[in-house]
Amino acid sequence: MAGGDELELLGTWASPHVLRVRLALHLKDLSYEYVEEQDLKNYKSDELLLNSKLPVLIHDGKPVYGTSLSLIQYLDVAFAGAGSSLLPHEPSKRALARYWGDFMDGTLVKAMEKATWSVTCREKAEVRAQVAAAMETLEGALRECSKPFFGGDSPGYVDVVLGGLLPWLCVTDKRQPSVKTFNPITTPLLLSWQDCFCSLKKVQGLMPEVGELVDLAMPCQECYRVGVATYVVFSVYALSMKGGHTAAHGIVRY
Ligand SMILES: N[C@@H](CCC(=O)N[C@@H](CS)C(=O)NCC(=O)O)C(=O)O
Repeated sequence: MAGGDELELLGTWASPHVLRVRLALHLKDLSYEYVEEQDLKNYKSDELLLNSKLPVLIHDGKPVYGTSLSLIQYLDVAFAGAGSSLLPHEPSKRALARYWGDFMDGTLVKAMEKATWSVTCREKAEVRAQVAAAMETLEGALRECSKPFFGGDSPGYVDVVLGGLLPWLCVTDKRQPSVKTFNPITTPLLLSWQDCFCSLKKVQGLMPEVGELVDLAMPCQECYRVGVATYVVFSVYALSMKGGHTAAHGIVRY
C-alpha cells in the first residue's frame, strides 16, 4: 500500500454495500482496519451520522463521504498504483462500467428488496419477473464482454458491485425458490461468473454465510407483513445475531 496511507472502513456484516467496498479493498491488495459498527440502533459514530449510511471510509483520519459506489471509485483513483485497476482506463468503457454499477443499485437491488419483503402471491410474481429481467440484462452485458468477468480476465468494478450482492441474491433464491436469480437456462454466463468470482482467493472468507442472512431476513419479513418498520427490526436482528465472523470481533486489521 502507498506509504503512510491509513485506511479504515466502518461497516456492518450483513450489508451488501459494505461488502462491495471490502471486495474492492481486497482485490486491490489494500490493507485496512475493518470496524464493525456494534450498535447501529442506539449509537451512530460521528462519521456515520455525517455520511448517513454505511459503509464509511476513513483515509488518513479523514472521512471520505459518499455511497459505496463512489467509495470504490475513490479507492481506484486514490490508489491507482495498488493492485490492478478496477475501472477500465478507456473513457467509454469506464462510463459503461459505471452505468452497470448504477443499474444494479437502481434496478436489481430494488427488485431484490421487494423479493425479500414480498408476502402475497401477486407481490411474489411481480418481483420474480423484475429480478429475472434485471439478471437477464446483466447476462447480456456479460455476453458482450466475452470474458469470464465483466472486468475481462480479472474482476473489475462491475464484478465487485455484483459480488457484493451475491450473498443476498442467494438469500432471494432460498427465500423465494421460484425467483432463481442464477438460472442455468436464462443466465448461464452469470452462473459461471458466480463460480469464478467465488473461487477467487481474495474473495473467500469475506462473504457472509447465506444461512445467517436468511435467519436475519425471516423475522424482518414477518414484521413487514404485520406493519412494523422493517429497518428498525433489521438493525436489531443484525446486531443481536452472532452472525458474521467480524461482528464478534468488532475491529479486524487486513
Ligand atoms: N446507496 C448507499 C446505501 C447504503 C446503505 O443502505 N447502508 C445501510 C446498510 S446496507 C445502512 O447504513 N443502514 C444504516 C442506516 O441507515 O442508518 C450506498 O451505496 O452506500
